[in-house]
Amino acid sequence: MSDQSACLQLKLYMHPMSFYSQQVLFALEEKKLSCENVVVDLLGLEQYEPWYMKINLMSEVPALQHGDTIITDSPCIIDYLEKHFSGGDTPDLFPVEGSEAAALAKHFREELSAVPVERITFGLFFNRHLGQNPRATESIMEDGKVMYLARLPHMESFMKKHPELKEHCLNCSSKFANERRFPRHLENLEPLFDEIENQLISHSEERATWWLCCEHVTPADIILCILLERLTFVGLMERYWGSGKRPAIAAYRARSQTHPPFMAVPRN
Ligand SMILES: N[C@@H](CCC(=O)N[C@@H](CS)C(=O)NCC(=O)O)C(=O)O
Repeated sequence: MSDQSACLQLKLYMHPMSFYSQQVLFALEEKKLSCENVVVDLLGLEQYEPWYMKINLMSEVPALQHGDTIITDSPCIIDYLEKHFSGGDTPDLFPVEGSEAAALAKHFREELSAVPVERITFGLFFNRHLGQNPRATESIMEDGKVMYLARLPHMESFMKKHPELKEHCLNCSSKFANERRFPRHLENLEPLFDEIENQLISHSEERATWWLCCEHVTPADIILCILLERLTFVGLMERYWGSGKRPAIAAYRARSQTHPPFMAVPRN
């Protein structure tokens, strides 16, 4: 049961340009939940300040505070919101358990969650020639590169203090480090987008108003809409759905841009 008074206790530590924060912001909008947003200045490396590390030792946004409970990791936050705030005027994001739509949403959520978006983003910042017409200005890309490089020493000292989290940190610091591998991340997206295109095409006439898996936005759509936004930002729109390539994805992207809860999410 949704309890609107409980929403008043929701606080989201986020950054408006963070891919994972944007997903939670979209979920909150979709579920019509109000929440206090606290911006953590990632460019200023505020995520490594002791006050924030008490909230999330991993130094990442988003983190949701609900009363005395803190939830980190965007999929866990979205699951938590669904569990605690559903029903009544609060739309469900998850299709009915056991339905075909539920299986599809689970499948696409898993596939889309595995996309290495941070690597792709920073990879494009460092290899602009691989993109086309990015919405990101040069100065935004430069700021991103500066932040990326500035946080490496923080990560090193963090790994010394928290050896148990070393593996996680090494994953982060290799986001683009291996440039030879970077184009492969872009190639790996092709079959996923083919699958999504086929899924969208398969919607028969009476399903013409469906999102990816059913008539309403699911957690899979949340990632997909924000991913398409991010790819536009870094200049990969043409590669994946431009010039008549994957028209169903192009139509889906256009639809998302008229969907008020999505449009309420800060854009990159
Ligand atoms: N698995 C986490 C990933 C969160 C994440 O990587 N957040 C990025 C911003 S999009 C971050 O806070 N990076 C700060 C840093 O790495 O220093 C989630 O889904 O919430």
